[in-house]
Amino acid sequence: MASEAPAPSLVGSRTEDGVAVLTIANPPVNALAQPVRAALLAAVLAAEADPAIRALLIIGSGKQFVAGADIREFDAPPRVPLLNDVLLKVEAATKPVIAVLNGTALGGGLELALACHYRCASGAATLGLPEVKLGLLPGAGGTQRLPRLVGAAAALELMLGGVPIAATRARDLGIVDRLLGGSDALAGGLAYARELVAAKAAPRRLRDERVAADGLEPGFFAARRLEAVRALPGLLAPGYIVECVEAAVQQPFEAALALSRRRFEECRESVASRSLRHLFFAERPSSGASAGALVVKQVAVIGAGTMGAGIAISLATSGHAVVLIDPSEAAVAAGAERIAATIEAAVAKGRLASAAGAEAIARVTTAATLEAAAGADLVIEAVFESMAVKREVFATLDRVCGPSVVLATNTSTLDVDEIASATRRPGAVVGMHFFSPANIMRLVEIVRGRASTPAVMATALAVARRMGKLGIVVGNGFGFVGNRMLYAYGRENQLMLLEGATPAAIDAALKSFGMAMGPNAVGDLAGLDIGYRVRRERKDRPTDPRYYRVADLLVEAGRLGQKNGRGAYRYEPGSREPLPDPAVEALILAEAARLGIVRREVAAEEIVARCTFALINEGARLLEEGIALSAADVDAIWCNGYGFPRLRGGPMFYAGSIGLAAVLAGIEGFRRTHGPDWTPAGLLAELAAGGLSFEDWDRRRSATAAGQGVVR
Ligand code: 3H9
Repeated sequence: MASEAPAPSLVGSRTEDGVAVLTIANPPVNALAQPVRAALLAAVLAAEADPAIRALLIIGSGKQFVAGADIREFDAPPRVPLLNDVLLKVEAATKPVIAVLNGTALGGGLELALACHYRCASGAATLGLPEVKLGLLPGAGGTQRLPRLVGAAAALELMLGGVPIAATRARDLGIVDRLLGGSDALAGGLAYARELVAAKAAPRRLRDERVAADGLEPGFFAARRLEAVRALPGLLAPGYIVECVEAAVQQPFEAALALSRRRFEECRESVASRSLRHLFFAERPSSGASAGALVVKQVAVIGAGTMGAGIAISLATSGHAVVLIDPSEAAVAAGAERIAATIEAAVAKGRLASAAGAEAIARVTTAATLEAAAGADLVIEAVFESMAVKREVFATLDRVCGPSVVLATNTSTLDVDEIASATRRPGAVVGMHFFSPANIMRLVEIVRGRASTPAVMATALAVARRMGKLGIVVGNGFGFVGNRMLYAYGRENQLMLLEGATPAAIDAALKSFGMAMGPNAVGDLAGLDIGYRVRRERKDRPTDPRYYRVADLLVEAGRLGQKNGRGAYRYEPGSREPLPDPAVEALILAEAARLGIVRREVAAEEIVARCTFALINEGARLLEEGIALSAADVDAIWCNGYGFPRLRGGPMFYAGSIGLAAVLAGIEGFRRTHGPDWTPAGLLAELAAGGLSFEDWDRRRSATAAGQGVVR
C-alpha cells in the first residue's frame, strides 16, 4: 500500500484563540476520499505538535459535515492512510478534539465524530450510519464506538435500520454532547471549545470505555442476528453488524475493531454490496439535469383512472395544485374519492401528518373539460393507451393552453413524436411514463421527443424530483427503455410456455433469481388485456406466429387476469394467490401441437438465462440506438420499475458480474437453437471481445460527454 502526498487544501487549518479549526472541504459532500484522509491526518498531527494549540475543532465546509467515506473508492482495494488509522490518531490526541456537526454526518463522517472526544451539533444536522443500505457495515469503528456511547440495543437499531436521526434525538441518545443554538455552527462550536479548554476537560476516548450490556436479556445477540438476517436476506452486513457489536461487548477494543475491519472488507468485495453501490450512483440525478426548469405550481391531470388518480396523489402530496379532468362525471368523482381515500389511509398509517393530508386533499379540484387545463403550468395526460385518443386530447390542449405550458403524455409505449405532431408546439411535448400504482412507484421515464426543448425536459425532471420520484431521461421509440426490454423478456416467457414450462415453473425460477414477481403473475396483476391492446396498436409487431401467442389466446378466451379471477392462473374469489389451472395447461398444449412445437422439460437455469439474457441483449441495443443514455440508467429503470433484484444491481450490471463473454456465449447458443431473435447486439459483442463491461462503456461515454461540456 503506497502512501500518497496529502492535498492540504482539502482540510483547511487556522487557529482561533488557541483552538485549531480544521475544515474539511471536499464538495459536494465532504466525502473522506484518500487525499482528504491524508490531509486530515497531517492537520491533526500538526496541531498536536504545536504547543500554542490547546484544542482541535473539526467541522465540514458548506451544508454537510461529512457524508461518509468516498463510495467510489470501494471498487478498488483500500489506500492508506486507512480511515480507521486516521481515526485512531484523532482519538489518541492529547488535546480535546471537538467535532462540530454543522450538517449531515453519515457513515464514516459520524465515525469521525465518534473518534473525536466531544460532539456538538447544529439543530439542522442529521446523523446516521447508513452503510447497511450499501450492503456494508460501519467499517471505521462505528460498530465499536457507538455501542460504548448509546448501548448495544440502540446502536444496533441505528446501524441495522440505516435511517439518519435528527440532532435532537442524537442529543437525547447521548451521541451529541451539546446542541448549538443559532445559525453559525462554527461560532457555537468555538464557544463550546473555549468552555472545554477553560474547564480543562480531558479527552474522552470511547475506546477506553466499556459497552453497557448489563440489561441485555440472554440470547439477545442470537435473536437480533436472526431477525437482521431475515429482514435483509442476501446481505452479509446485517449479521456481521450484530457480530461486531457482540464483539464490542465481549472483546478488547483492538480485537473487535480488527474483526469489524475484516468483516467490512468481506462486505465491500461482495457482489451484493457492489450492486447496491452501483445503484446508489445510478439513482442519483446527474448534476445540472434540472437547470433551466420552468416554475410549476399548478398541474392538470387528464384522465381520472387508476393512473391519473395515482399521479394526482403524488402531485398533491408534493405541494402542487392539481385539477383532475375527465369528461365522465362518474369517473372524475370516483377518481377524487380514490385520491382522498388514499391520502387519508396514508395519514391513518402515520405516513403523512394529518394537516399535510388535509392540505393535499384540498389541493385537488376536478373538471369535466380540457378547457380547465388552461391555467396549468404542466399538463399530464393519462388517458386510454390509444394513439387516436391521445392525439385528439393533445390537439385540444394545444388550442386551450397558453404558449409556455409543458404538455406531458403518460404513454407507456406510444410514439411521443406522433402525439406531439397533433400540436403546433412539439417542442413543449414530453413523455412522463409513470408506473402503476403511480403514487407508490418511484420510477418515471422522462421521454425526450425529437423536438422536446431543454427547458421542457428540465421541467419534467424537476417535477418528478419534487414528487420524490426518480426521473430517468430516455429516447423515444416503442416501449422506450423499460417496456421495450419487458417485451424481450416476455417474449421468452411466452415461448417457454409453448416449449414446455408451466407459468408456475417460470415464475418460481425467476423469483428464486430474485425478481419481485414472476412474469406470469405480473401479467395477471396488470391485466392481460392491456398488453393485448398495446400489441394490436403496434405497427411493427413481429409476425412470428408464436409471438405472445399464449397471452393472446388467454385474452381471447376471456381470461384477463386477477380482475376476472382467470388469467395465466386461476384465483379463488377475494384471493390474489395464483393457482395453477389445468384449463390453461390444456390451452397451451393444444396450441403447441397446432404450431408443431415439440414439448420438453425446460430447466430453471434455462428459464433464468433466457429471460435475463434477453433483457441484457435488448438493453445493449437500446444503448447502441441512444434510446437508453447509459447502462446505469437501464439498471435503475429495471430495479425501480420492474422488480429486478437490487442485490444484482440491474440487468446490465448483472451481465458484468457474470462476465460479458459468458453472456455472449449464452446468447450465441440460443441463436443456434432459437433463431434470429437472439442475434447478439453489436455493442455486447464488441465489449465482450475487449474484455470490458457496460460500466466501462458508461465511464468512457461520460468522460467523452464531460470533455464536450454535455450535461445530460
Ligand atoms: C462509509 O462511510 C463507510 C465507512 O463506514 C467505512 C469506511 C472504511 N461518496 O445525493 P446527492 C455524491 S459508506 C461519494 O445528489 P443530496 C453523489 O453521487 C458511506 N460520492 O445530494 C452526487 O454526485 P453527483 C456512507 C457521494 O443533497 C453528489 O455527491 N454514507 C457520496 O440529495 C451529491 O449527492 C452514505 O451512504 C459518498 N459518500 O444528498 C451517504 N455521497 O453530483 C451517501 C454523495 O456527481 N450520501 N455523493 O451526482 C447521501 O445519502 C446523500 O448524498 C446526502 C446528500 C444525504 C449526503
